[in-house]
Amino acid sequence: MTETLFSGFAPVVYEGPQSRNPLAFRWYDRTRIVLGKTMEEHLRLAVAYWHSFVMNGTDPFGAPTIQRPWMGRDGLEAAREKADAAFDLFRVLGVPYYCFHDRDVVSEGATFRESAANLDAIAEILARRQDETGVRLLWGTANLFSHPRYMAGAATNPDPEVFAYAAATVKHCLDVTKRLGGENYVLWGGREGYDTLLNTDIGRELDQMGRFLSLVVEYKHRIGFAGAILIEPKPKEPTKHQYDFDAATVYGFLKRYGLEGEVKLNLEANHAQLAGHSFEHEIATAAALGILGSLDVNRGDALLGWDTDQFPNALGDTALALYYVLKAGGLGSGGLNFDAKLRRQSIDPEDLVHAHVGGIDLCARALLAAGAMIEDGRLAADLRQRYAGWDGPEGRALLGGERTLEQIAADVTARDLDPKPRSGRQEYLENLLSSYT
Ligand code: XUL
Ligand code: CO
Repeated sequence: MTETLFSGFAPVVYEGPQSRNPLAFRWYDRTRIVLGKTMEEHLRLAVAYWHSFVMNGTDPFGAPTIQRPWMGRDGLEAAREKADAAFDLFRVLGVPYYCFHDRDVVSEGATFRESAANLDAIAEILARRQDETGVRLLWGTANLFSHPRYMAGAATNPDPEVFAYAAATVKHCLDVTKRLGGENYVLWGGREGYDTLLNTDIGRELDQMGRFLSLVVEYKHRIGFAGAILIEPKPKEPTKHQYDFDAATVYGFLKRYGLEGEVKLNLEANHAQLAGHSFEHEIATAAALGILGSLDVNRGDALLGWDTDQFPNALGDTALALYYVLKAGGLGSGGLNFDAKLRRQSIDPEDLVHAHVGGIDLCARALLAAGAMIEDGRLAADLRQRYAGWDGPEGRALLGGERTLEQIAADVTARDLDPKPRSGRQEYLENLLSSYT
């Protein structure tokens, strides 16, 4: 590999909590065992190609502030330089995974065929870099939102030719993801929604989206792609309303189209916030519905109403999120992807290293706290206790459908039932939670 922006950085190593070295890990000790698995195996950390190597600091009011040598240049040579820098950053960070959109890794061509050839060509280079470094692909995805052809949606476009173009794009991107050993495939419907209902037929668009997803699932099985297909919920932005609003909404959608056993979710902290939820709410909901897949770990800004995609830094929130992941038995083929970008004024390559070191360390520290919550067992014991009545004979009969409404009414009358309120103990539980972080 040639010189890159990150050649001057030594691999970041674990130095322990007392370290004052800003380019060392204080918590991420990748071989440390937590609940029987190493930190690396639990977290399955991934760098997001788009934020780290494509985003250039533009905002609706300002020109790019972040300049990298490959930016502003199309074609394979620039793509190769970008890939070399990317894999060099992965070396510095020691992360096991990365994630990309087709358009992040190489520019679009003048025709569909040319775009496909571009992706095939860079995929060969990515495969070589993966072999050399041992870094793997957590998930691939297709960008079905940036090009003007998608301004009215991809699968939900009123024009079936756009649907077809998007479907062909996903087919090829899934082929490439499989070729690269990708462990999941993500669909984020950035433009699958509407800006105004006045020009939108919701019923049709949902059916289109259901058909699209069924095509992808059928194809995945035909080619023997072993990874999970993941939908990434987000309520809005760029459109006013997106159909994949949140975990519960996507579950309803999957049920309607018979895909609930086939598709899981990639949940993002900032998207949860935009939907008016907490990250742990989305994780616990997905886990309860059996569709927890993977996480985009980032954070929003409580004072801003958009997707700021900042690196996570809140220990309590992340610990609670990981607690619900551990409670659900982990993420399977999923992992923790840093869907986060540098702030506009953070223009140095070193800023990218600091950002990831902080994010990785936070996840590691949060994992330790979440592991302690599980091991200690007091949160779970309290919860069990609260619902203990449902494990008794009458509770089981009620839930098991063994009682009619008349029988229940007769029993309540006969026993002259008068249930007594019991404390929910919220303050006790919140204090307990604080004791782990
Ligand atoms: C957009 C977002 C995407 C997905 C992948 O808000 O989160 O980057 O993660 O398309
Ligand atoms: Co995301």
